[in-house]
Amino acid sequence: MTQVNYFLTEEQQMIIDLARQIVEEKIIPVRNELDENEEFPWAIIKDLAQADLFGLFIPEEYGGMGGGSLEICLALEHLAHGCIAITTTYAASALGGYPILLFGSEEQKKKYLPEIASGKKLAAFGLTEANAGSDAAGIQTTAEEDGDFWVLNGSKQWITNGGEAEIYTIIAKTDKHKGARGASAFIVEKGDAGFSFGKKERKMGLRASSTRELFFDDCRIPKDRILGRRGQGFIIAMRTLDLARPGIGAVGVGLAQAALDEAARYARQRVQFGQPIISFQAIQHMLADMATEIEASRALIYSVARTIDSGSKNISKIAAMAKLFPTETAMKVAVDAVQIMGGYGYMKECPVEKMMRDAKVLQIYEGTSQILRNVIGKALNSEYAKK
Ligand code: COS
Repeated sequence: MTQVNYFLTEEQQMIIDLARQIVEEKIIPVRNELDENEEFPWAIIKDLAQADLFGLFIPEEYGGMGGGSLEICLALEHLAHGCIAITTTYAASALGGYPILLFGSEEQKKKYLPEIASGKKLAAFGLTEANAGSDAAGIQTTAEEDGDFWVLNGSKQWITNGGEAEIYTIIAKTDKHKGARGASAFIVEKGDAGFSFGKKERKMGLRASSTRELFFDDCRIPKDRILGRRGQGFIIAMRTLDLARPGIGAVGVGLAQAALDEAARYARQRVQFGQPIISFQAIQHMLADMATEIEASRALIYSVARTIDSGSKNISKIAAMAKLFPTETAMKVAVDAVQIMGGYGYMKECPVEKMMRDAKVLQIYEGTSQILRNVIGKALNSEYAKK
């Protein structure tokens, strides 16, 4: 049967093969145990590091592989076949690294990017707070100048890789009354005085990933840890999210494909009323919709990633689309896979049980589906104002 041809290069196909191999050999055998025990996947992080996957998006001059958006989307998609808790840990390190890549000084890039690229140190991104999630400009953590230092006070909530990462890019208010223009971005290191972590959060899904609160209590960091210029923090956060969102779409495609694979295989084996249930049109139509929406998601993500890699600016709308549709698809496909697999699908021993729990967060983190529609709607409004 002919499959859609995405005309990937040999290098891109190698990334897929590498991710698939890690999934088969390392991730699938342990994913349930890690989920059950809420255990951070350090051993697999080391495998990903050894495979040079942490440096995919980082230029070669800083120790990376020099890949772009498509390369990281391919890695995320194929790792997500195995477990999206582990994939999110990997993705969150890139999310923490993007602000340094996009806005870091030469010194900052030379210091931090090789450490992130090697996978020896994980990174994390700190924007969300107790009272500022979708309303990202509403953050209350402050950073004040004091001689040769910045002094941070406040807290960040639900931070992926919190406590495990060594390098944190943090958005804090430097001018309380300037709204979005009053935020700045900083690099904070684990071990900095006044920087501490809350307890590991317990979650519905993504249970192997680490989610913690970050506390800044007169946390003093050297002046040269600011990223970009004072007042640029909100833009840095938005540009970072723009770059990261197609990757979360790709995580959704990987999860959805794995759920479809499970459901289709099961539907061929499960016999009811004297026939495999895949011979019933009700099941075939569900599988047909699942497969079509997954392929549409994949095509959208690869096209958007290639557009980003061609150097296009103002990518907010297409990046939001490349997260919105694939992650909505992932949730729907995961729910339908459980439905097709019936009682077995609801059992802990069945892979789609975890997939359905894990999928939900894709519609929430890095921009909820509602915020993404706002971003797309706002872009359409200004596009049509010019037509
Ligand atoms: N790239 C560059 N600049 C951007 C931008 C982007 N993607 N998005 C907004 N800006 C700029 C705007 O142009 C505006 O600049 P000016 O002050 O010069 O006009 C400024 O930033 C403020 O933008 P806006 O008025 O649109 O900000 P809002 O407070 O209305 O917030 C949303 C915009 C809702 C889109 C933003 O807060 C958001 O993305 N929220 C979700 C955050 C999120 O994903 N959280 C998950 C945390 S990480 S797991």
